[in-house]
Amino acid sequence: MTIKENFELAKQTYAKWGVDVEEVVEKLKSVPISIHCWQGDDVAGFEVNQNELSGGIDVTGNYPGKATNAEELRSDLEKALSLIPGKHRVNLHAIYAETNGEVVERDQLEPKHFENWIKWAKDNGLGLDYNPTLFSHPKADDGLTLSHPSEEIREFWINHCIGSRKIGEYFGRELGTPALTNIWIPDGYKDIPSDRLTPRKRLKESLDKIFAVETDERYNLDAVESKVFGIGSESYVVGSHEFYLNYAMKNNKLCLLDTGHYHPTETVSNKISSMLLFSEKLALHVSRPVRWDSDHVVIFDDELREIALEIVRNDALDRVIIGLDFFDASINRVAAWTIGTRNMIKALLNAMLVPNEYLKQLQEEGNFTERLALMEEFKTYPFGAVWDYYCEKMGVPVREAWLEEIRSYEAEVLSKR
Ligand code: RNT
Ligand code: ZN
Repeated sequence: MTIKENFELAKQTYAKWGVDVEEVVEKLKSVPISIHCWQGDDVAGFEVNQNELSGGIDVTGNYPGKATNAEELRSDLEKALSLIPGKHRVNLHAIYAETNGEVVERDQLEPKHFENWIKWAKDNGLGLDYNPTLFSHPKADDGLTLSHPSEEIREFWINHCIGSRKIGEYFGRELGTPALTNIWIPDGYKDIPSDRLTPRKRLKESLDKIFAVETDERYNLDAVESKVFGIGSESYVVGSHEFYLNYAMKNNKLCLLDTGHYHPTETVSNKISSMLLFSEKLALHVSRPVRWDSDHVVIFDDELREIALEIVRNDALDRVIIGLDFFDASINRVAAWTIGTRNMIKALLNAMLVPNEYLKQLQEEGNFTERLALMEEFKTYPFGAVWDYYCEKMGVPVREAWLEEIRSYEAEVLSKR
């Protein structure tokens, strides 16, 4: 049987439950995933005076072939994008600026340092998102940035964040789709603090200064990302969930929830509905924590499927900005992007194929037997046939055929670096 024939059969199976598979496939095409560029070079960036990765995050592995300059990174991204169905976005960090061998301090970065990225995004029909980089820098060596006791250090990072929002705004204007500019800081303490309030007060003041500068909402959206702990900030993180939740609510900013930034039994899938009741938009860093915020490649696991279900069943595909955040240097990095992004899209498709309205109704009626029975049965419905058809239709390799492309890219390009 061909992919198309399998698809036709699957279509009939889903039609029995009132699911219009053709409509689902059309809809899926319009959902962008923001692919993080930093999987391609182990969060190193291309600064002239490169600093070691800091900020309490870590990349392990030494798989050969990582990108060592922006051209290589773009070429690797292009390869991955050619294996991922749909039109997507690329998420940059300040450390990916191109300064032509010139040392440009982060607070001095300007849109012109991203000219090549913008041109490339235009040529490839991609949107861009952005992040100031408040780690891997001598001024972050104390593990404190926007909450640092030194006013001079705070000023430096405040200016970097303001400049970053302007760069995001520029991306948005140039590409005709708003950039999400996300602020994540590593600030925290290894050991039990004697004062939790003062650093948070300073962070709040720093953010107020950063956001006092207006950007055009049509082009730039501001997000803040919380965390529960990091390496070296095990006992206290200044920008905790409650801190940013309140900050974002009060100041009309987006909260960005990273799936690796909560206690192990706390799930982002269970937070989405609560967030959506109070905010118009919400951003995600879909990652995979294994015992800690390890940033493993996203797999098609229960939590990923549940996150997608929450977005789809709450009709929030245009309110939740889906970004990825993982970095694995122990496997082929282009494959890592491909696996993680394809899984995210698969999870959305899976969620769209469930008769969500009917299942909601069962719950309202108190029919928990049928709710559970059907939710289990739908797990083995012919979702794979629809996924294969979607890949074929979108002109990307079906099933594991993409691996062959990775193998030849590795032989022809990556292994020669
Ligand atoms: C760190 C945060 C942050 C980074 C990237 C590189 O814990 O998740 O989003 O991973 O900005
Ligand atoms: Zn993150």
